[in-house]
Amino acid sequence: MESGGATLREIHSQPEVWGRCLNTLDKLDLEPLVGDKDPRTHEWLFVGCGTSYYLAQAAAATFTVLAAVPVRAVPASEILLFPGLVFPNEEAAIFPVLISRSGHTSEVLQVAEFLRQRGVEFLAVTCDGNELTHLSTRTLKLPVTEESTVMTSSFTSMLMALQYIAARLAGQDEFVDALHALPAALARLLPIYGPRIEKFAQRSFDDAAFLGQGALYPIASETALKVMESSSSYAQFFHTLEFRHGPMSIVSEKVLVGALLSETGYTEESAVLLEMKGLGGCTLAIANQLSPEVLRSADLAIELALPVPELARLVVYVVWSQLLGSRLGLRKGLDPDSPRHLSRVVTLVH
Ligand code: F1P
Repeated sequence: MESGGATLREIHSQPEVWGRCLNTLDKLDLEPLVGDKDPRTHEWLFVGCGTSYYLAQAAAATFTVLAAVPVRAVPASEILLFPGLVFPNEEAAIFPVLISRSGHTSEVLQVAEFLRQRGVEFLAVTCDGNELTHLSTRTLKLPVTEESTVMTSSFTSMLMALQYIAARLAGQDEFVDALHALPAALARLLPIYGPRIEKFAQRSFDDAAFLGQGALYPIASETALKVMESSSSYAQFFHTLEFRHGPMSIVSEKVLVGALLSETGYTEESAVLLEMKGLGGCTLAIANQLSPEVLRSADLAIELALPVPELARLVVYVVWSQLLGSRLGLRKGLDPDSPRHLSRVVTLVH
């Protein structure tokens, strides 16, 4: 198969995969999964590794806003190494959600065992299933099959599923309707921006920084990870306005500064990106609607134009980094289907 073929195919399959997942979710009975775990009485704790950890953070942001409750996200290793930090109070009613595409990642399975020994029930969210599904009676297995090492459609589908659950629990049916509008919206955007990203990726960068705030911070984090994984390039991520507090000293014409601009913070966030352009950086702007100054100055501008609430747009913001990572990798002569040093699942041998 052509280099990067599987990853690119999976990225482009997302409209169809999302449609299939939403269909599954519409038929799902949430009662046995989470019916007795009201987020107002149980603190939901999202857990994962790598891409699934950023997914955990994005899901937590969604729950906090939609259900108006405090929620946390931690990497699985944090529970294993510092349980006292994550569970300071043994009596607290906590409902963990373990997220793992493979259901086979050692740290996640060890957390499942840790919880089982303490009698803490948890929800498993997965695509492949595997051992994880045998460790909990509460399992959500999505109809997503991914061959690639890097997670693309699995990330967006599992995030969409958790957003769906948040909306249902919060009684926000219009948010569920908004999610249903996304497959068609992405199908419209891919032929417009796919070729532009391919062209943009012909440039070479010494360094890259991706910026986002609020619920877009975990998406900026995943954006950087995708670029690192698929193109073996170094990429960092920051809260957008934090970039002025030191990191901007890296900016030069060989540095890519990519900003995932929110609607809420657009004025302040876009000012950072314009400043970085002024300092000579190469800029990428992604927003639902871009101002004329940003459209004029950005080296690549992606406008989503999605008529849905801001939080429902998260999965569409991430798709461009999936393409960018793969295209940069291909330009460097790498195979994004087999990233250097990575395996599809991290299994630790003791
Ligand atoms: C998580 C993960 C991936 C990463 C890598 C190894 O997997 O860390 O995010 O790309 O290839 O595994 P999972 O627990 O979601 O299966």
